[in-house]
Amino acid sequence: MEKIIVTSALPYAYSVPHLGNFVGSVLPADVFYKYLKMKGTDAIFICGSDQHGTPIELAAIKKGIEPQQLADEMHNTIKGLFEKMECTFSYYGKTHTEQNKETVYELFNSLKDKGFITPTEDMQAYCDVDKRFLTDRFIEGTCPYCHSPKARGDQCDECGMLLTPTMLIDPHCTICGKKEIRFLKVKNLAIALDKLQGKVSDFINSRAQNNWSKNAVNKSLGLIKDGLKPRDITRSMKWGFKVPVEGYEDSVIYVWFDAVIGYIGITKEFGESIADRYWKGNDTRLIQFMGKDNIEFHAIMFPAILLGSEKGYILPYTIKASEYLTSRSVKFSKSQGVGLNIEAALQILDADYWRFTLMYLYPETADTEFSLEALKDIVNSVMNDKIGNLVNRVLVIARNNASVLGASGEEGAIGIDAGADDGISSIISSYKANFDKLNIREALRDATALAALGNEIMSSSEPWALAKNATSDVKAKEDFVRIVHKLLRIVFDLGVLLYPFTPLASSKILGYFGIDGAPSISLLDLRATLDTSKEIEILFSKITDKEMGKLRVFENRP
Ligand code: B3M
Ligand code: ZN
Repeated sequence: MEKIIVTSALPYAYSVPHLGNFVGSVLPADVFYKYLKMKGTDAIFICGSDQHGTPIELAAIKKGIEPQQLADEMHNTIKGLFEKMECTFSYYGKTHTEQNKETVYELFNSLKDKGFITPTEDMQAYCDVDKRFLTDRFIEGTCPYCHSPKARGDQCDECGMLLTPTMLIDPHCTICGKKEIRFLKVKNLAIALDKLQGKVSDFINSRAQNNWSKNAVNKSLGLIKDGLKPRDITRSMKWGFKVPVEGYEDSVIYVWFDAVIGYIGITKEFGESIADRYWKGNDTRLIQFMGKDNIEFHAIMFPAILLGSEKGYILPYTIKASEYLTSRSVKFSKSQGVGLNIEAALQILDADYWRFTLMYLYPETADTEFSLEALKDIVNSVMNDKIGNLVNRVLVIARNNASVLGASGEEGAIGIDAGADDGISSIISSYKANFDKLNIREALRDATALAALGNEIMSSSEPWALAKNATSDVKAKEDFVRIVHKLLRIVFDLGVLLYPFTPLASSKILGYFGIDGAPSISLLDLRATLDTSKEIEILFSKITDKEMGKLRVFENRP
């Protein structure tokens, strides 16, 4: 049987992800994985903390603790928050583990044996006070392009230009703040992407039709067209895996190299035999979710490592990269003070509200603007008015007319057949087709369309009016039974279709029908039985003024 590995880009164990990060990779990956589980696919969902890199080393130095401690603490915090967001990873691991280190060395050494690792030399900043090299964020200065005084060694956040430390005007060390900086010649090791270009290009051309997002196809083909160049995979810093080559003892492996291999390392942390079964099987599809800024590492770097090392690990099958969720009005990023990250978000609204709204706005094909007004509108008019109210009204009408509807037994069970309505089945087919093509936002639109169909039936056939005449008028009774059965079917099917998006609401709905735990998609084809004795709870509520007030704290005020 076909197997699937779903991965989400590994969040840095450095700060709590904001809503834009969450909707870029972890959330759609989780939604898609839940869909696969409903289908009964043999799938695992792998994610975890990206624990290396300069931001973590720098933050640890500033806190006076070891990078490992900081990275492990943040790992636990972030993992807990994702669980509160109802994400169901098969395993949420880390990159700084023995299993990952072994895998990194295995692939690195094989690349080296096959001649794909080449030495390079460049000039690097060295702080005479701290007696260390200053890479990326360890050095700041004035941007040569826009003259912002806060440009970093790798990039200027003000104008977005990529920089190298030698380009900074009047640079200083971000550890000690001093300017006692010299530029020294440094030896690094690079992966010879130029030599691997042919293989990587064949890989992209043969796989890009497997539902890759357009941005992933365009970006990777563009990079191939420009010609791949060797890329440094070592850094002169302390935190990370030591470079296993003589003469490079003071360097570590570049964070991105061990982060992409981390998908394999984390699966090994989950279980060696599981890793073998999924990563070495030629019947496994690897489906990778990420934000568009991560395309190059997944479409070029990771395949290059796997193709060059020839260790038998499978290559990505689908690369699904999102565009950005932007916000002019709401602060996401922590760097500008307190932002609306997933921790703050969960203190105001439960997981279902965020999961639904964010997937409704999922920047699947274009950058999408998030605002508090959009959030309020989706929660109030889609979740509450369209879906929640429909479910509630249908359940109340069924309970109040249980005997007319043919309820039997002590619990007042009403049986409802499946597949009776063309409108319902065409929406369900579209939902499945969209999910199978990874058009996830459209699949949510289909679920919403099913609720809209229910609302239309409700207002055009007025079942409450029919109910009044049902005891005296045979025709009214027949109509009433037929319509409410159809509405109940819609409610039940909604419980199934909503599961990947709003698992809490889904389990409430399916609970009325006596179904516990994660649903199977085959429920859509089976007879369902409503238990009318269960107390009916509110599904979703509108955003209150108080909640809006709490959210307004995150607004950007000029
Ligand atoms: N940690 C960057 C990011 O979160 C990086 C992803 C690694 S995926 C292997 O955007
Ligand atoms: Zn310094």
